[in-house]
Amino acid sequence: MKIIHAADIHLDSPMLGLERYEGAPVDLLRGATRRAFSRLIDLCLEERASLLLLAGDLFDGDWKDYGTGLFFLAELGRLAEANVRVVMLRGNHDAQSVLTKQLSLPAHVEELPTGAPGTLVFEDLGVAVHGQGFAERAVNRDLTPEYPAPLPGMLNVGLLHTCLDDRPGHANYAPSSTQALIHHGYDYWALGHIHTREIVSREPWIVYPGNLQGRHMRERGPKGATCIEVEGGRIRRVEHRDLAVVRWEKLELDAKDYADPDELLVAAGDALNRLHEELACSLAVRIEIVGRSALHGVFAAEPERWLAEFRRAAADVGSVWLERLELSTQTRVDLSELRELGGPVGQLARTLAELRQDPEALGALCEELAELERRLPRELRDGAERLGLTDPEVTSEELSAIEQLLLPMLFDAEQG
Ligand SMILES: [Mn+2]
Repeated sequence: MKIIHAADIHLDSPMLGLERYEGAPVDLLRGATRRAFSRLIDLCLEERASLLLLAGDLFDGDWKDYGTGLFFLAELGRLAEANVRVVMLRGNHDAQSVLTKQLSLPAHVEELPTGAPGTLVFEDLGVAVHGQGFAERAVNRDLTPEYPAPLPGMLNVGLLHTCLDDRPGHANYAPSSTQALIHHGYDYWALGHIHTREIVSREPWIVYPGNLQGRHMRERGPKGATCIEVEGGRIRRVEHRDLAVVRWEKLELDAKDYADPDELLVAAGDALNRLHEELACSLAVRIEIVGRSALHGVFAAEPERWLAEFRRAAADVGSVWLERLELSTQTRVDLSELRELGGPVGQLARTLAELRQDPEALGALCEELAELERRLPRELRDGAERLGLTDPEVTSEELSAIEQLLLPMLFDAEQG
């Protein structure tokens, strides 16, 4: 017998802010949570699963309209014909008080209560599923002490939306501890809430499947569900299955050995091609270009042009979208060596480095720049395009950029 465990589907997550990105495949990304959910249903059918467990945050929030619910029920309908039962539980995003719209559930789909923990017994499968969903968005107490004792002779599964052991990066809802879960006596804890897949324990099993479909660069890598194989009332195997239709990835390129930007572009295209072939799905990729390189000045002079060039290189691969280009190269000249030199270039290098580390001198420089700032057009003085010339932190960063660009040019000129 097989059980599929998924969580944090965030169906119809609006993925706000995508419009800010040039050329973002907005429809593909917005539709990804639905397509990944369809793949989850496909997986249940392919594996001939008996049970699908959904451990909270199935919905991203209140439905905009009934379309979300109708899609969900239509997909679940495919499981009824194959006699796959579904157990779901509410998390913080789809808590009782958050969802104002609802549709009645078909007979093969059951929801665990939100007032107190409940148990659903599947006699024919020999499985008992225990759990309590969120009534309110912010559940701040540990729900597990009230979870029922395991039923003898059954495979006992605890369905729980929780922030286990204060895991960082997610709201500390329904906090619980690994030790308490281990000692509760269940065979498998099917968790949700943390979007990173993690097998917390194997005896008993405590598993976060991660979310089904990544929605931004912080949700990188493989995303999907967990397949649990049960034999003779015992768990034999627990495996991850990739289901994401778009995958978020980071790619780092070292520009050290490149003097021609077009060659680096070709290398980027090759690397993206390999990644696309290997992962066999649509990709949203962030490229970071690093290293001490002769290209530093080339990129720094026209960052927007190179962003466009790299975007095109990604688009040429097909089904690959460049989410961001991070130009983190450094000048090929070693600045610490320059600072050791005699003569005007060495003197300037030392002065710039000292200035950056001297709060008083920086403050004085900012005061002088304030004069200049007053004469700038309004949009450069405040708003999103603001230069921030009178902010010592910004000025220090600018000085660093000047060191990277100006000193190598002066050094080359001095060398003749
Ligand atoms: Mn959650």
